[in-house]
Amino acid sequence: MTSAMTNAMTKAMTNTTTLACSRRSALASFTLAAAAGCQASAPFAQAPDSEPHPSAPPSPPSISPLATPVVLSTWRHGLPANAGALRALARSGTALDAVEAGCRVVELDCPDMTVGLGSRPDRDGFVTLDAAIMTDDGRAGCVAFVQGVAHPISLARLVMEKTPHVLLAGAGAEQFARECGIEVAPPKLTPEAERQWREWLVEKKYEPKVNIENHDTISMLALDTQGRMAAASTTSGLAYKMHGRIGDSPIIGAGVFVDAPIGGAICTGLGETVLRTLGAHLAVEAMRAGASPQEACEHAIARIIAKNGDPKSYQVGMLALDYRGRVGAYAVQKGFNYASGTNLVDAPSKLG
Ligand code: SD4
Repeated sequence: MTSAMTNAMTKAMTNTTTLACSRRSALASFTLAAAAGCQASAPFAQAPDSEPHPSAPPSPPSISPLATPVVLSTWRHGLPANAGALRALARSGTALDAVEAGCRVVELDCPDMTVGLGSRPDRDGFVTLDAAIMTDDGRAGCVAFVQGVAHPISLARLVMEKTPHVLLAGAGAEQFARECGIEVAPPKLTPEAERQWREWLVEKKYEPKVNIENHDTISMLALDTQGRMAAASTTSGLAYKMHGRIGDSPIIGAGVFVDAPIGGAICTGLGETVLRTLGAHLAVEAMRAGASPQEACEHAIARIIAKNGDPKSYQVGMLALDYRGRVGAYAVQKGFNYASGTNLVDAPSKLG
Protein backbone atom coordinates (compact mmCIF):
# COMPACT_ATOMS: atom_id res chain seq x y z
CA MET A 1 0.00 0.00 0.00
CA THR A 2 1.40 3.45 -0.89
CA SER A 3 1.80 6.07 1.83
CA ALA A 4 -0.69 8.29 -0.06
CA MET A 5 -3.25 5.48 0.14
CA THR A 6 -2.51 4.93 3.83
CA ASN A 7 -2.96 8.65 4.53
CA ALA A 8 -6.22 8.76 2.62
CA MET A 9 -7.51 5.71 4.47
CA THR A 10 -6.50 7.10 7.86
CA LYS A 11 -8.25 10.38 7.04
CA ALA A 12 -11.39 8.58 5.89
CA MET A 13 -11.41 6.43 9.04
CA THR A 14 -10.93 9.47 11.25
CA ASN A 15 -13.84 11.22 9.53
CA THR A 16 -16.04 8.16 9.89
CA THR A 17 -15.14 7.79 13.56
CA THR A 18 -15.85 11.47 14.22
CA LEU A 19 -19.21 11.19 12.49
CA ALA A 20 -20.10 8.00 14.33
CA CYS A 21 -19.05 9.55 17.64
CA SER A 22 -21.01 12.75 17.15
CA ARG A 23 -24.05 10.69 16.16
CA ARG A 24 -23.52 8.47 19.22
CA SER A 25 -23.15 11.41 21.59
CA ALA A 26 -26.20 13.09 20.06
CA LEU A 27 -28.17 9.92 20.64
CA ALA A 28 -26.75 9.49 24.13
CA SER A 29 -27.83 12.97 25.22
CA PHE A 30 -31.19 12.41 23.54
CA THR A 31 -31.71 9.16 25.41
CA LEU A 32 -30.63 10.60 28.75
CA ALA A 33 -32.94 13.55 28.32
CA ALA A 34 -35.78 11.25 27.35
CA ALA A 35 -35.12 9.03 30.33
CA ALA A 36 -35.17 12.06 32.61
CA GLY A 37 -38.49 13.08 31.08
CA CYS A 38 -37.18 16.55 30.34
CA GLN A 39 -36.37 18.65 27.33
CA ALA A 40 -33.53 17.13 25.35
CA SER A 41 -30.41 19.22 24.95
CA ALA A 42 -27.89 19.07 22.12
CA PRO A 43 -29.69 17.29 19.28
CA PHE A 44 -32.85 19.38 19.65
CA ALA A 45 -31.22 22.74 20.39
CA GLN A 46 -32.34 25.25 17.78
CA ALA A 47 -30.08 28.13 16.84
CA PRO A 48 -31.40 31.41 15.41
CA ASP A 49 -31.85 31.08 11.63
CA SER A 50 -28.84 33.26 10.86
CA GLU A 51 -26.37 31.11 12.79
CA PRO A 52 -25.06 27.70 11.86
CA HIS A 53 -26.78 24.88 13.76
CA PRO A 54 -24.59 23.97 16.76
CA SER A 55 -24.99 20.25 16.30
CA ALA A 56 -26.57 19.32 13.02
CA PRO A 57 -28.79 16.23 13.21
CA PRO A 58 -27.64 13.15 11.35
CA SER A 59 -28.19 13.41 7.61
CA PRO A 60 -31.60 12.02 6.66
CA PRO A 61 -31.69 8.38 5.63
CA SER A 62 -32.57 7.53 2.05
CA ILE A 63 -35.70 5.49 1.39
CA SER A 64 -35.36 1.95 0.06
CA PRO A 65 -38.85 0.52 -0.42
CA LEU A 66 -39.66 -2.63 1.56
CA ALA A 67 -40.85 -5.83 -0.09
CA THR A 68 -43.96 -5.97 2.07
CA PRO A 69 -46.11 -3.10 3.31
CA VAL A 70 -46.44 -2.17 6.98
CA VAL A 71 -49.79 -1.26 8.51
CA LEU A 72 -50.28 -0.16 12.14
CA SER A 73 -53.47 0.81 13.94
CA THR A 74 -54.36 1.76 17.49
CA TRP A 75 -56.38 -0.55 19.74
CA ARG A 76 -58.10 -3.85 19.09
CA HIS A 77 -60.39 -2.38 16.43
CA GLY A 78 -57.12 -1.88 14.54
CA LEU A 79 -57.38 -5.53 13.46
CA PRO A 80 -60.37 -5.04 11.14
CA ALA A 81 -58.94 -1.66 10.16
CA ASN A 82 -55.67 -3.27 9.12
CA ALA A 83 -57.54 -5.94 7.19
CA GLY A 84 -59.34 -3.17 5.25
CA ALA A 85 -56.06 -1.33 4.73
CA LEU A 86 -54.32 -4.44 3.44
CA ARG A 87 -57.18 -5.07 1.00
CA ALA A 88 -56.81 -1.50 -0.26
CA LEU A 89 -53.06 -1.98 -0.62
CA ALA A 90 -53.68 -5.10 -2.68
CA ARG A 91 -55.96 -3.05 -4.96
CA SER A 92 -54.15 0.26 -5.40
CA GLY A 93 -50.91 -0.19 -3.54
CA THR A 94 -50.89 3.26 -1.95
CA ALA A 95 -50.41 3.98 1.74
CA LEU A 96 -52.91 6.84 1.42
CA ASP A 97 -55.70 4.55 0.18
CA ALA A 98 -54.76 2.05 2.87
CA VAL A 99 -55.18 4.38 5.84
CA GLU A 100 -58.40 5.84 4.47
CA ALA A 101 -59.88 2.40 3.82
CA GLY A 102 -58.82 1.13 7.24
CA CYS A 103 -60.39 4.09 9.03
CA ARG A 104 -63.62 3.67 7.05
CA VAL A 105 -64.01 0.12 8.36
CA VAL A 106 -64.08 1.34 11.97
CA GLU A 107 -66.18 4.42 11.17
CA LEU A 108 -68.93 2.04 10.03
CA ASP A 109 -68.61 -0.42 12.87
CA CYS A 110 -66.91 0.51 16.12
CA PRO A 111 -67.91 -1.85 18.93
CA ASP A 112 -66.67 0.48 21.68
CA MET A 113 -68.67 3.43 20.27
CA THR A 114 -65.74 5.84 19.93
CA VAL A 115 -65.51 6.28 16.15
CA GLY A 116 -68.18 7.22 13.59
CA LEU A 117 -71.86 8.05 13.84
CA GLY A 118 -72.61 5.21 16.26
CA SER A 119 -70.43 6.85 18.93
CA ARG A 120 -71.33 8.12 22.36
CA PRO A 121 -72.25 11.82 22.17
CA ASP A 122 -70.98 14.97 23.82
CA ARG A 123 -72.66 16.14 27.02
CA ASP A 124 -75.44 17.83 25.03
CA GLY A 125 -76.27 14.62 23.18
CA PHE A 126 -74.55 15.35 19.84
CA VAL A 127 -72.03 13.05 18.13
CA THR A 128 -69.29 15.35 16.81
CA LEU A 129 -66.45 13.84 14.83
CA ASP A 130 -62.80 14.70 14.11
CA ALA A 131 -60.48 13.23 11.46
CA ALA A 132 -57.15 13.86 9.77
CA ILE A 133 -55.14 12.33 6.95
CA MET A 134 -51.58 13.12 5.90
CA THR A 135 -49.05 11.95 3.34
CA ASP A 136 -45.30 12.03 3.75
CA ASP A 137 -44.83 14.75 1.13
CA GLY A 138 -46.53 17.22 3.47
CA ARG A 139 -50.09 17.11 2.12
CA ALA A 140 -52.79 17.07 4.77
CA GLY A 141 -56.54 17.37 5.21
CA CYS A 142 -58.58 17.49 8.41
CA VAL A 143 -62.14 17.99 9.59
CA ALA A 144 -63.21 18.84 13.11
CA PHE A 145 -66.51 19.08 14.97
CA VAL A 146 -68.51 17.62 12.07
CA GLN A 147 -71.91 16.05 12.54
CA GLY A 148 -73.93 13.64 10.42
CA VAL A 149 -71.04 12.51 8.18
CA ALA A 150 -70.56 8.76 8.06
CA HIS A 151 -66.94 8.88 6.88
CA PRO A 152 -65.12 11.94 8.22
CA ILE A 153 -61.81 10.41 7.08
CA SER A 154 -62.93 10.59 3.44
CA LEU A 155 -64.12 14.16 3.96
CA ALA A 156 -60.67 14.97 5.39
CA ARG A 157 -59.09 13.48 2.27
CA LEU A 158 -61.33 15.65 0.09
CA VAL A 159 -60.22 18.73 2.06
CA MET A 160 -56.64 17.72 1.24
CA GLU A 161 -57.28 16.99 -2.42
CA LYS A 162 -59.96 19.51 -3.42
CA THR A 163 -59.35 22.65 -1.35
CA PRO A 164 -56.44 25.00 -0.70
CA HIS A 165 -56.99 24.43 3.05
CA VAL A 166 -55.86 21.91 5.64
CA LEU A 167 -58.65 22.03 8.24
CA LEU A 168 -62.40 22.65 7.94
CA ALA A 169 -64.63 22.63 10.99
CA GLY A 170 -68.29 22.44 11.96
CA ALA A 171 -70.99 23.78 9.65
CA GLY A 172 -68.41 24.78 7.03
CA ALA A 173 -67.07 21.24 6.85
CA GLU A 174 -70.64 19.92 6.55
CA GLN A 175 -71.39 22.41 3.77
CA PHE A 176 -68.27 21.23 1.95
CA ALA A 177 -69.43 17.63 2.39
CA ARG A 178 -72.78 18.46 0.72
CA GLU A 179 -70.95 20.24 -2.10
CA CYS A 180 -68.99 17.04 -2.65
CA GLY A 181 -72.20 15.01 -2.79
CA ILE A 182 -71.73 13.49 0.66
CA GLU A 183 -74.87 12.97 2.73
CA VAL A 184 -75.05 14.91 5.99
CA ALA A 185 -77.61 13.17 8.18
CA PRO A 186 -79.62 14.97 10.85
CA PRO A 187 -78.31 14.46 14.42
CA LYS A 188 -79.47 11.13 15.82
CA LEU A 189 -78.08 8.81 18.48
CA THR A 190 -78.20 5.06 18.25
CA PRO A 191 -80.56 3.59 20.88
CA GLU A 192 -77.57 2.27 22.88
CA ALA A 193 -75.70 5.60 22.74
CA GLU A 194 -78.85 7.39 23.86
CA ARG A 195 -79.37 4.97 26.74
CA GLN A 196 -75.77 5.40 27.97
CA TRP A 197 -75.89 9.17 27.60
CA ARG A 198 -79.12 9.44 29.63
CA GLU A 199 -77.60 7.24 32.33
CA TRP A 200 -74.47 9.45 32.32
CA LEU A 201 -76.57 12.61 32.68
CA VAL A 202 -78.10 11.25 35.87
CA GLU A 203 -74.81 10.02 37.33
CA LYS A 204 -72.44 12.80 36.33
CA LYS A 205 -74.76 15.78 36.47
CA TYR A 206 -73.50 17.22 33.16
CA GLU A 207 -69.86 17.50 34.27
CA PRO A 208 -67.43 16.90 31.37
CA LYS A 209 -65.16 14.61 33.42
CA VAL A 210 -62.60 12.50 31.59
CA ASN A 211 -61.11 9.27 32.72
CA ILE A 212 -59.04 6.64 30.99
CA GLU A 213 -62.08 4.70 29.82
CA ASN A 214 -64.38 7.18 28.11
CA HIS A 215 -62.38 7.52 24.93
CA ASP A 216 -60.64 5.57 22.19
CA THR A 217 -60.03 6.24 18.55
CA ILE A 218 -58.51 4.73 15.47
CA SER A 219 -55.21 6.14 14.27
CA MET A 220 -53.26 4.45 11.49
CA LEU A 221 -49.85 4.46 9.82
CA ALA A 222 -49.07 2.68 6.56
CA LEU A 223 -45.90 2.26 4.55
CA ASP A 224 -46.39 0.89 1.05
CA THR A 225 -43.97 -1.00 -1.16
CA GLN A 226 -43.21 2.15 -3.17
CA GLY A 227 -41.73 3.65 0.02
CA ARG A 228 -44.64 6.05 0.63
CA MET A 229 -46.02 6.62 4.11
CA ALA A 230 -49.40 7.98 5.20
CA ALA A 231 -51.12 8.57 8.53
CA ALA A 232 -54.75 8.99 9.51
CA SER A 233 -56.98 9.30 12.53
CA THR A 234 -60.74 9.38 13.03
CA THR A 235 -62.67 9.66 16.27
CA SER A 236 -65.67 10.99 18.15
CA GLY A 237 -63.21 12.20 20.78
CA LEU A 238 -64.05 12.04 24.44
CA ALA A 239 -67.50 10.83 25.32
CA TYR A 240 -69.56 13.49 27.12
CA LYS A 241 -67.06 16.24 26.25
CA MET A 242 -68.23 19.86 26.15
CA HIS A 243 -70.08 20.76 22.95
CA GLY A 244 -67.51 22.23 20.57
CA ARG A 245 -64.52 20.48 22.09
CA ILE A 246 -61.93 19.35 19.53
CA GLY A 247 -59.15 16.93 20.41
CA ASP A 248 -55.72 16.15 19.01
CA SER A 249 -56.88 13.75 16.29
CA PRO A 250 -57.67 16.34 13.57
CA ILE A 251 -54.63 18.49 14.35
CA ILE A 252 -51.56 17.89 12.21
CA GLY A 253 -48.53 17.43 14.45
CA ALA A 254 -50.68 16.52 17.46
CA GLY A 255 -52.60 13.32 16.66
CA VAL A 256 -50.83 12.52 13.38
CA PHE A 257 -47.65 13.49 11.63
CA VAL A 258 -45.63 11.95 8.83
CA ASP A 259 -42.63 13.31 7.00
CA ALA A 260 -40.38 11.68 4.41
CA PRO A 261 -37.70 10.47 4.68
CA ILE A 262 -37.94 10.30 8.49
CA GLY A 263 -41.16 8.50 9.41
CA GLY A 264 -44.53 8.96 11.04
CA ALA A 265 -46.22 8.95 14.43
CA ILE A 266 -49.82 8.73 15.66
CA CYS A 267 -51.48 9.19 19.01
CA THR A 268 -54.54 8.07 20.88
CA GLY A 269 -55.71 9.00 24.33
CA LEU A 270 -56.57 12.19 26.13
CA GLY A 271 -56.22 14.74 23.34
CA GLU A 272 -55.63 17.76 25.55
CA THR A 273 -52.35 16.27 26.79
CA VAL A 274 -51.21 15.61 23.22
CA LEU A 275 -52.29 19.05 21.97
CA ARG A 276 -50.14 20.73 24.63
CA THR A 277 -47.05 18.97 23.37
CA LEU A 278 -47.77 18.25 19.66
CA GLY A 279 -46.99 14.63 20.47
CA ALA A 280 -46.79 13.13 16.96
CA HIS A 281 -44.55 15.92 15.67
CA LEU A 282 -42.36 15.55 18.73
CA ALA A 283 -41.82 11.87 18.00
CA VAL A 284 -41.02 12.42 14.31
CA GLU A 285 -38.56 15.18 15.16
CA ALA A 286 -36.90 12.87 17.68
CA MET A 287 -36.45 10.34 14.86
CA ARG A 288 -35.02 13.09 12.67
CA ALA A 289 -32.44 13.67 15.39
CA GLY A 290 -31.43 10.00 15.30
CA ALA A 291 -33.83 8.26 17.69
CA SER A 292 -35.32 4.89 16.78
CA PRO A 293 -39.14 4.79 16.57
CA GLN A 294 -39.25 3.17 20.03
CA GLU A 295 -36.95 5.80 21.55
CA ALA A 296 -39.02 8.50 19.83
CA CYS A 297 -42.27 7.25 21.38
CA GLU A 298 -40.66 7.03 24.82
CA HIS A 299 -39.28 10.54 24.44
CA ALA A 300 -42.66 11.97 23.41
CA ILE A 301 -44.54 10.18 26.20
CA ALA A 302 -41.96 11.43 28.72
CA ARG A 303 -42.56 14.98 27.50
CA ILE A 304 -46.34 14.54 27.65
CA ILE A 305 -46.05 13.36 31.25
CA ALA A 306 -43.67 16.18 32.12
CA LYS A 307 -46.14 18.77 30.80
CA ASN A 308 -49.41 17.29 32.01
CA GLY A 309 -48.97 16.33 35.62
CA ASP A 310 -50.09 13.17 37.36
CA PRO A 311 -49.90 10.44 34.70
CA LYS A 312 -52.28 8.21 36.67
CA SER A 313 -55.18 10.41 35.62
CA TYR A 314 -54.93 10.01 31.84
CA GLN A 315 -53.88 7.65 29.08
CA VAL A 316 -51.94 8.35 25.88
CA GLY A 317 -50.74 5.69 23.48
CA MET A 318 -48.31 6.43 20.69
CA LEU A 319 -47.06 4.51 17.65
CA ALA A 320 -44.16 5.46 15.37
CA LEU A 321 -42.81 3.96 12.17
CA ASP A 322 -39.74 4.62 10.06
CA TYR A 323 -38.92 3.75 6.46
CA ARG A 324 -36.96 0.67 7.50
CA GLY A 325 -40.25 -0.67 8.83
CA ARG A 326 -39.14 -0.32 12.45
CA VAL A 327 -42.08 0.16 14.82
CA GLY A 328 -42.18 2.04 18.13
CA ALA A 329 -45.02 1.79 20.64
CA TYR A 330 -45.35 3.29 24.10
CA ALA A 331 -48.08 4.50 26.42
CA VAL A 332 -48.52 6.38 29.65
CA GLN A 333 -50.47 3.56 31.29
CA LYS A 334 -50.75 -0.17 30.92
CA GLY A 335 -53.50 -1.39 28.61
CA PHE A 336 -52.67 0.25 25.29
CA ASN A 337 -52.63 -2.28 22.47
CA TYR A 338 -52.30 -1.93 18.74
CA ALA A 339 -52.61 -3.95 15.56
CA SER A 340 -49.46 -4.58 13.59
CA GLY A 341 -50.54 -6.25 10.36
CA THR A 342 -52.73 -9.11 11.55
CA ASN A 343 -51.33 -9.27 15.10
CA LEU A 344 -52.56 -7.58 18.26
CA VAL A 345 -49.62 -6.36 20.35
CA ASP A 346 -49.52 -5.02 23.92
CA ALA A 347 -47.46 -1.83 24.08
CA PRO A 348 -45.05 -1.18 26.95
CA SER A 349 -45.90 1.77 29.16
CA LYS A 350 -44.32 4.25 31.52
CA LEU A 351 -46.48 3.24 34.48
CA GLY A 352 -45.94 -0.46 33.80
C1 SD4 B 1 -59.39 12.89 21.57
N1 SD4 B 1 -57.42 11.58 21.15
O1 SD4 B 1 -60.33 13.40 21.03
C2 SD4 B 1 -58.84 11.61 20.99
C3 SD4 B 1 -59.53 10.45 21.59
C4 SD4 B 1 -58.73 9.24 21.66
O2 SD4 B 1 -58.27 7.32 22.81
O3 SD4 B 1 -57.81 9.03 20.97
N2 SD4 B 1 -59.00 8.41 22.59
O4 SD4 B 1 -58.89 13.32 22.60
